[in-house]
Amino acid sequence: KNTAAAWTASAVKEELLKKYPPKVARKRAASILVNEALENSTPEIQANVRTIPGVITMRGCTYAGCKGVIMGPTRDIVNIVHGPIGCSFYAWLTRRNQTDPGPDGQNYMPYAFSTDMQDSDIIFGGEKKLKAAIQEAYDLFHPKGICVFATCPVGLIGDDIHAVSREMKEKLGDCNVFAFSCEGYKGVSQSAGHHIANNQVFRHLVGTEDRAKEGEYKINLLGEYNIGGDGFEIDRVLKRCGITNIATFSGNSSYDQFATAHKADLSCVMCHRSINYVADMLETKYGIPWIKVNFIGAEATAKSLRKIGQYFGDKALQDRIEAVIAEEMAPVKAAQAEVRPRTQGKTAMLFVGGSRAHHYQELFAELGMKTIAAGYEFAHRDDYEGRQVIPNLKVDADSRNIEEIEVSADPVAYKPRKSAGEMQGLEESGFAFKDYDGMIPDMDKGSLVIDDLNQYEAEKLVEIFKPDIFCAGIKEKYSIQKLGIPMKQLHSYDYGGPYAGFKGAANFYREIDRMVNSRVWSYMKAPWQENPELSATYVWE
Ligand code: CFM
Ligand code: HCA
Repeated sequence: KNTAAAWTASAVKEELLKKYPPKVARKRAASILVNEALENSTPEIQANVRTIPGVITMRGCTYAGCKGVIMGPTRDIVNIVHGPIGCSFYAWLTRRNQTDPGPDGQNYMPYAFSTDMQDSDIIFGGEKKLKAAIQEAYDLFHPKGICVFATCPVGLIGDDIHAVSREMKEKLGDCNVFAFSCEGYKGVSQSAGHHIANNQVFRHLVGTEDRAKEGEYKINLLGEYNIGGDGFEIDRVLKRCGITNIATFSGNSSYDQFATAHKADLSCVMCHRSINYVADMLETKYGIPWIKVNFIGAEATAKSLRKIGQYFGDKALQDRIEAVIAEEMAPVKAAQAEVRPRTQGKTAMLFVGGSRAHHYQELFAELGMKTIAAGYEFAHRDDYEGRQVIPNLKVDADSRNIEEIEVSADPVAYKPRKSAGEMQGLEESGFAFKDYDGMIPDMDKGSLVIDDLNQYEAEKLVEIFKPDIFCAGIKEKYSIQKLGIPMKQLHSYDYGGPYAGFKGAANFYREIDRMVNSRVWSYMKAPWQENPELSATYVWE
């Protein structure tokens, strides 16, 4: 079935570009890379640039990255969308971030709060309507916080959502109201929205509360959004190890978690792309160092736990972590042994967001499956090449409209757990703080790495390689399945999950086994296979 042998990666690249007009082909060529990562060098890839007009991209918008991704999973903040109802509806629970309302029961997640802008608001301005919406939400719920999100028309007509928020915050007195200028058009993708959300949540919320959960080993979990219950599984494992999670940014998070995040000893960054700005700001202002972790994959989970243990350097903690790993790993290994004879040697393609296309390669490797092509929708070069390769890569194309906020050390709150000498000792012993490999150095030589894949290229890749599974999002799901290839959504998990941690790994093994070994796909025929007359090409007259 697999015809990949007949193609070299370079030939595939050429084939993908062949169809484009010369200018488009030149632009796309820089985003398509035949992986030649060697021990000490990683090839450069073009990323985080504007999608070429006319191309059907997989990407989303800045508003989606800010409202939907970063702030969406926070349960007790009322998130008001200032804009047309379609934008509100789009970001209403579609991301499958799960919530446990806890003993206080405050959970506004099931609601879609919107100003429902109409033509007349566009003409006469929507500020009055926004004020009324904030007041109404406050009167109904009395939340600790209200966040306001701008959609495209708000930026175009110039409503001052920040002035409205300041005025309402003052008027209400006991409710923190602040706004996000996350108009959809602002950046080149969701990525700009992450940055805007990071800045505002840090500026208006982080560090505003002085008490925090007690615990010997306190961490923040950054870049984990509890999709399909991933965050619940990670919290279960951390708890077993005796590690206290102060704040998750932002899966199943609450106002108080953000407000007390500065009380942690260490930040653990799961999805670097979406939250690295908060990690850096927590370090600058409060002296909290950060490390890169990954809880996707059983081995990666064990490695990340050990890294946390190594940072704290406490023998009792490290022993406990080892005991937990040993116990959790047994059923995972059993699940692996069961499915591997059926999954070994199969191939996968992953085109997802800004971190999962990399992280999920671990899980496929545990199944003995090879990732032959992968790419992000909106990640930056550091996510591809590794942060250590380009440590000072700060300025990105999508940041041109986004203010870098000034953060300086706060001597009162600045209480690093380790002394400068201890930190230096750790680094000298080879402890890698921010260093992590990007997607490219982790992938095999000769594999294809493609940024901002589009509809045409996706179908062409599938046609050439016939992978055993293709992973992407809802927009890709049915076009790929119509080509007779099983398609796994790695955003929403196709209503499954969790896939993180140990239990999640075993779930994933079973799910992928079921998908790549189902006979149903062999009965599928693409329209042109069934009716060759449909494959006739259009001829210009
Ligand atoms: Fe980070 Fe995410 Fe992702 Fe992302 Fe997203 Fe998502 Fe994703 Mo969809 S924060 S970059 S902007 S891991 S929503 S939970 S699945 S594209 S790979
Ligand atoms: C977003 C959210 C999304 C979309 C997923 C998809 C998610 O970017 O607006 O395309 O299937 O994970 O829900 O990435």
